[in-house]
Amino acid sequence: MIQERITETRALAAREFEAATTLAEAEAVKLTYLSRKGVVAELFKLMPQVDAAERPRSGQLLNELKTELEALAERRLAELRPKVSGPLVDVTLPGRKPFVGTYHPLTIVMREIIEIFRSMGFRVADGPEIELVRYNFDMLNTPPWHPSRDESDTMYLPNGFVVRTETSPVQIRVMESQQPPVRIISPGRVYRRDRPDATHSPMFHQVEGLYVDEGVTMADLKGTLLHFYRTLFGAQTQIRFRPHFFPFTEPSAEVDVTCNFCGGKGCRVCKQTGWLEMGGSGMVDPNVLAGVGYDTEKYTGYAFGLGIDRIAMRRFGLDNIRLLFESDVRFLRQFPAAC
Ligand code: 2NM
Repeated sequence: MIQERITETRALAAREFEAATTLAEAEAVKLTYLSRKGVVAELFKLMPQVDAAERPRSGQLLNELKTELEALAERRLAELRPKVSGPLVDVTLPGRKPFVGTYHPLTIVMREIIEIFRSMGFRVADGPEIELVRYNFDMLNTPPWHPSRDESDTMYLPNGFVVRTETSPVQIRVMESQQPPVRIISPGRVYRRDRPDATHSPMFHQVEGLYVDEGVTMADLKGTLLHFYRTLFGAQTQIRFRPHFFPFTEPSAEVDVTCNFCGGKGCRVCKQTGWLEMGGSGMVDPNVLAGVGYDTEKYTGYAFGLGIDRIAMRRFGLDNIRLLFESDVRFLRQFPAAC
């Protein structure tokens, strides 16, 4: 009796699951047969009325039916569930922050410097870091006895080459290749045999400037540098020229800028002077102009050089030049992101 009902239920449920064409229909069929008050549960309730002799067998069959229908329900529900293709994505997970690099402090300062001079009509010139002694010293009017040529200061290479000690040889190359007017800056790496310490590195960065034309004077030089330093350090900035000597300029001057820590009043940074030494400058020596084939009766020019590393250290409050060259990402990540 109950065994017939088990057989009927199996067949009926199979047909109904097959007939269900949506998830909701399949779930309804599942409830009909397998819920707490479903068909299978009702059959279990009949068990006490079954003959004691038949009861174990009927119980076994009923348990099998329940297991079968549960499997059938799960299979049909799985078939009807919406299919997702490709990997499953949990859209509620927090996004992954993309890694964005930062600009090196020297890059930041270098770009600012270039932009200021570009706005005044200077073009950027580039040249080799391995230079001929001829370009690095001879063409710059540096006498054979000058101390900057010493092996203790300059890195010499075979066959008349050096690792450049200035970017001035770039300017010699530009002047050789064209007649005035020339208005260029040459930023780049330079090399000296300095003992490394907090403020010295055997490799550092320079920007040198050159303007050659008819009627160029020291007033042009001073006005250009004043505008440059005011744009870089602020409108209150003052500069002063101190007489000096360079082989390639005559007259020559070292350029001081009012200390931007104390505003010129005197402090620890400027050693109570109110001034900070920023670079060298002067009127290009006629020997240099003649050496590249310029008419020294017609043309005059000014030139200047400044250290970028020192400006970057001042700008970002760094007390050790090595920070700029050790590629420590914990330091470098503190600068503005590249995008
Ligand atoms: C400095 C100081 C003064 C300089 C001279 C020249 C050239 F090529 F025209 F002769 N270029 N740069 C110069 C002049 C550089 O650096 C401290």
